[in-house]
Amino acid sequence: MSELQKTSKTLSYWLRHSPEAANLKMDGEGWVATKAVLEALKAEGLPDAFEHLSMVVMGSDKKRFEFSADLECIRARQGHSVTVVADWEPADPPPTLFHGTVDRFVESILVQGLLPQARHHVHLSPDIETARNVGIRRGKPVILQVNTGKLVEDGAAFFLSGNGVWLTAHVPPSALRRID
Ligand code: HQG
Repeated sequence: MSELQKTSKTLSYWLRHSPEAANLKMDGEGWVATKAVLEALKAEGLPDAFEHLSMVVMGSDKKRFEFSADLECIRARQGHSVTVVADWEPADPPPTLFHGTVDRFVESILVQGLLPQARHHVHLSPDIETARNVGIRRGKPVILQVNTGKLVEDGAAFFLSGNGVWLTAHVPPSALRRID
């Protein structure tokens, strides 16, 4: 694993799940002082130059993190399990979204629907390729197609995170179809 990947994984853990693991103070919108993060990286034995952190933020394939406009603060764009105030944009989803998962979860998903599990929301992908990349993290990917039209009609809220991931609270089985 490269230093950049190590830093990225460490940041994911601190900024999504456990700021207290590095003694970081997080505000209600998930922001942490950039300076404090650099100090915490140093304490972990990871590179603590702003340029390194900036490369992790800017260079991340999935845009997992963002700086505030003045670069004083940093946060994860989504994926939190700690409580943060949602300031994701409510948005009208396209008629079809996708969820990438693996075979061993499908039976349960088709009974319970998609649940957020440890996260705040169910994460949905705008296209099959992206969903496949999400599923493949756990094994042979299985793609579920989500019919959003019915859900929106029923009043479900959708949010578009800064990096193109669609978020919603729950997707019932009736809106899901397995595609192979
Ligand atoms: C499954 C990564 C059984 C669900 C990715 C998934 C994504 C159920 C797992 C982002 C279930 C949760 C999110 C049910 C859902 N029964 N299993 N009723 N409902 N599941 O990681 O969508 O690298 O929390 O199918 O690329 O896999 O973190 O969600 O397999 O964008 O930036 O429970 O995380 O991005 O897993 O991934 P996760 P996800 P990052």
